[in-house]
Amino acid sequence: MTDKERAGFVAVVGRPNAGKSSLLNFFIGEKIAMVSSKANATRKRLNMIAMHKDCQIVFVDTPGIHESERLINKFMLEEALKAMGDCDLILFLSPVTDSLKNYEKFLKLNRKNIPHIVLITKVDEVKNEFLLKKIKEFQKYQDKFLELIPVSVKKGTKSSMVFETICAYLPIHPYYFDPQILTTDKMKDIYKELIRESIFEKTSKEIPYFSDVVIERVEELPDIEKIYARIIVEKKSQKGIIIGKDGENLRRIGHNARKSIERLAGKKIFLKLFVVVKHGWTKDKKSLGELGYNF
Ligand SMILES: Nc1nc2c(ncn2[C@@H]2O[C@H](COP(=O)(O)OP(=O)(O)OP(=O)(O)O)[C@@H](O)[C@H]2O)c(=O)[nH]1
Ligand SMILES: [Mg+2]
Repeated sequence: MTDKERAGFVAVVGRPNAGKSSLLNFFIGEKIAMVSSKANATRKRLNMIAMHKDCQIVFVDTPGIHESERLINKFMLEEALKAMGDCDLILFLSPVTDSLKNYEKFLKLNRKNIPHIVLITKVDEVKNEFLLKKIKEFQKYQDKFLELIPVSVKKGTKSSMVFETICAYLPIHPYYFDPQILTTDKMKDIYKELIRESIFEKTSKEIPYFSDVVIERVEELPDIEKIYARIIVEKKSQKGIIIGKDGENLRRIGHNARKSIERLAGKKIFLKLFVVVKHGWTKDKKSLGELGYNF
């Protein structure tokens, strides 16, 4: 370690759909985290690593802060709170058109008073005057946050500028991980997320929220990788919708997921999907644990 080396964990939090996963994919330059126009997409913490000069930023993507009675949602909220309680710095994401209500809620949830930076997201959606008004509103809390930075994935915010600011607040510490890697999560877990993303995109209503994915087997051959995955749903009727007439919908889900996985893996992928019903999995602790949602 050089005496200048910095490293730290940075939890990225905010309400569902705030743009957390999109911003992190943009920051690290790879599509690793699933993104959706539908809220409550991310279910688990995911480490995404960026290097900036002598500084390693271990971003932790989190599920949106959202309260609900369903057990899976309780798990998701706990994931966000755990990440917040166990990091060096928090990035709180606030979409530019949001009121400050969610931020005020976050201040209460940040019980350990971990230092935080506010990122105002999706600033491409408004005119400059609106953004300036929002920045002014936040001044009320200027003694609470370290910095306030407007960002936009669509407009292409300068990542290096944001990294520079983040690194200034990270401790002098040896790197936690190999500086070459982008995530500490297994490829299998990333594949699962990319298949879930495809389900979010290709189905509607309750289906995305009652489905999950288990990667059964991955076979790495010299010129192709074969992935066998199971889609879990809660009811027989949902299985029918996922599969669609003559299997058309399942084919679309598979095609879309395969494209994203191929882009990431940089090789040809064969993807085989099966659909099974597991009654009440979103409400049952044991079933959630089997799907990797342990709490
Ligand atoms: N206009 C605009 N839309 C954005 C921007 N960043 C993200 N989005 C959109 O916002 C939606 C939500 O993005 P996500 O990255 O999945 O949001 P999230 O905060 O991770 O959501 P959860 O995982 O559900 O908590 C998607 O439709 C994105 O395309 C941006 O800079 N500008
Ligand atoms: Mg997300």
